Amino acid sequence: MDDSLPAVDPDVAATAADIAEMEIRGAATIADAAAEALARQAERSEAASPNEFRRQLRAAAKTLYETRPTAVSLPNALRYVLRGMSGETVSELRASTIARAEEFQVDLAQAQSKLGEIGSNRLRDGDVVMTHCHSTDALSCLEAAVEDGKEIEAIVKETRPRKQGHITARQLRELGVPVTLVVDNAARRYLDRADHVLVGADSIAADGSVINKVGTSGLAVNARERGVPVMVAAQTIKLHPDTMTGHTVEIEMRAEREVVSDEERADIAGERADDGLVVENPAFDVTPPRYVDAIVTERGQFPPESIVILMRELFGETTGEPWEP
Ligand code: RUB
Repeated sequence: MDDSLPAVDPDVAATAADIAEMEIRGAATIADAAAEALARQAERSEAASPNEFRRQLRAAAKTLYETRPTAVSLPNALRYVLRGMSGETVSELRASTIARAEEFQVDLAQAQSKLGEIGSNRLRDGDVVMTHCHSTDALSCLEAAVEDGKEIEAIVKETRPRKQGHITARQLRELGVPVTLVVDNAARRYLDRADHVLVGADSIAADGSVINKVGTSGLAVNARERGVPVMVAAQTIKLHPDTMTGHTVEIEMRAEREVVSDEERADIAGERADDGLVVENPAFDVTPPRYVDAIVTERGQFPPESIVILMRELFGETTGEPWEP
């Protein structure tokens, strides 16, 4: 990547800001928005040469990539679109990039609904499902089960600090699913009533570890202790190819203001200088494969330990930065 990249289209900059600020959030939604942003960059480009066009698209991809580090759906989406950029002229490059982004978005939506059908087969009439955070892949399974006529109930964890559980609760109520909303600390108590834990994923590592909203790993450990199966709904775009070569997944640390307000911080720090008070806010954690019963993708469901086979099939052995050819 060279240092002198051109400026990006204002729409790309706005999408990047929305992802960073979590106005656009959730791994699949971020991937969809990133593909859309690359299409906008291609559409609006006034590049005078094919080379300039390619540099603009790479700059847009880099801007989007640098927003949030954990959800691999973002670099996977950028890589997919940029690899479809082909042609000898600016107008050919533009058309191929836009077409590839559209194809990506259509495939993403289809994969989610296929995954939902597969995941719903694990749910029986009358089941109670506990959720964490807000995952469109997980909701797709619940929606398919409801469409099949199954009566499903949900216990929805609030999911501190940003309370994405409220989004899950609202969408489940829209589907007519009875919802019990609980604070995170109450989860173990309510596992006694649950038949499944159902979560999404931001990344799946080659060893089957699941990287998802912080709190997922504790929930999975508790679920195992209570004998409640843990199901992870994750499209194959959540598979992290770099982990096949030993790379680890970066866990995003977010601002302390999501945890305590300035006022609360001042109150806790009291009269002492506050550099003795550290507030940490990791957004995600890693659930080891032994606590996961099934990873449900649009290609079928897999025990976590076997997911690497699918990964090799889809990605080969190596991948570079999203903007590398
Ligand atoms: C969202 C989160 C979701 C996954 C999967 O975290 O952890 O479970 O992204 O979501 P954040 P989806 O709110 O910090 O983005 O199934 O919609 O891809």
